[in-house]
Amino acid sequence: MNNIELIEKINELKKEKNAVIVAHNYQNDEVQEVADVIGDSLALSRYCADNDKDVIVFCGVHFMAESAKILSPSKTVLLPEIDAGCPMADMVTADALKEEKKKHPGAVVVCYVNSSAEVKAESDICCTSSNAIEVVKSIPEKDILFVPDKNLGSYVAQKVPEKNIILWEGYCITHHRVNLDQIKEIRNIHPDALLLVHPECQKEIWEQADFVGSTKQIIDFARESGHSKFIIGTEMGIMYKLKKDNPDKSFYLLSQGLVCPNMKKTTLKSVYTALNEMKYEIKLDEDVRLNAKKALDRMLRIG
Ligand code: CIZ
Ligand code: SF4
Repeated sequence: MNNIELIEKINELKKEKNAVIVAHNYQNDEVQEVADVIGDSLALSRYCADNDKDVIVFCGVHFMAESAKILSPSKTVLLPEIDAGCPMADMVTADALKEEKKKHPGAVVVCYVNSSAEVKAESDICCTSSNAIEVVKSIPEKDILFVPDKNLGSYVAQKVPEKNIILWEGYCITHHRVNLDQIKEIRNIHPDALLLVHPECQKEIWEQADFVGSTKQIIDFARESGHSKFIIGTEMGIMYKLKKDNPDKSFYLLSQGLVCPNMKKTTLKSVYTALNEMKYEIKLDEDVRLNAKKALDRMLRIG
């Protein structure tokens, strides 16, 4: 089947199964084109919890589909590529977190949504890169164990200095490898462009930026800014929406290495197969789900 035939089939199957397709901002362009909703993991989870569809096809990585299932247990949540994982999420396990908690008995555990349902279940509150600062500020206690992203954790620590943030040794392999030479090189080529970067990049990188934010915040900033040229320091999938929203502005990817191989596994073909064969269905242990939901709900109440 060619892409046009695949899109037709996907739309037929969507109606037949009362399904919705949601896609993360880092997905392949062809997947974003066929999606009903595009966004960050927070917006997509909220959408999944609120709509009346029976089936959610989650085009993203495993932890995102899990979050959808945590919030929408009665729906069938499908992840088109079962081995689309997140290496950062795999850098913390529930057992390792339990051990670390013993070393910091009074600390509140803040868990970046890039984590498994089991790790969320061991945490007090979740955060995303959009709301991490607000989440940490909302906690009365001073000691905070922040897992798993040490780069986002350092960024929050700088913005909320009154807290004692204990970091975990985790990071995103895609964002962590951005380096200062790449900034120098691209700024030489585009000296008048603003540098917008994700807080999953290292401290020395976000310290150089004109704006630091999540995918949603970068998209909003570029749309509202009076500037017309931007260097983008996050995964390349975001370029689809940036260019679509702002046809008169120019966007340059900070590094050609800003590609998340797991996000790129999902294709039109896998979306079609997911709907046609109803796979791969996300299933969670009910105790884990309920405990993970407490941490997600506490985050969602913050707004
Ligand atoms: O929260 C998300 O969706 C992630 C992983 C990144 C972002 O900044 O949107
Ligand atoms: Fe995980 Fe990084 Fe890929 Fe996001 S970009 S899914 S944090 S590996």
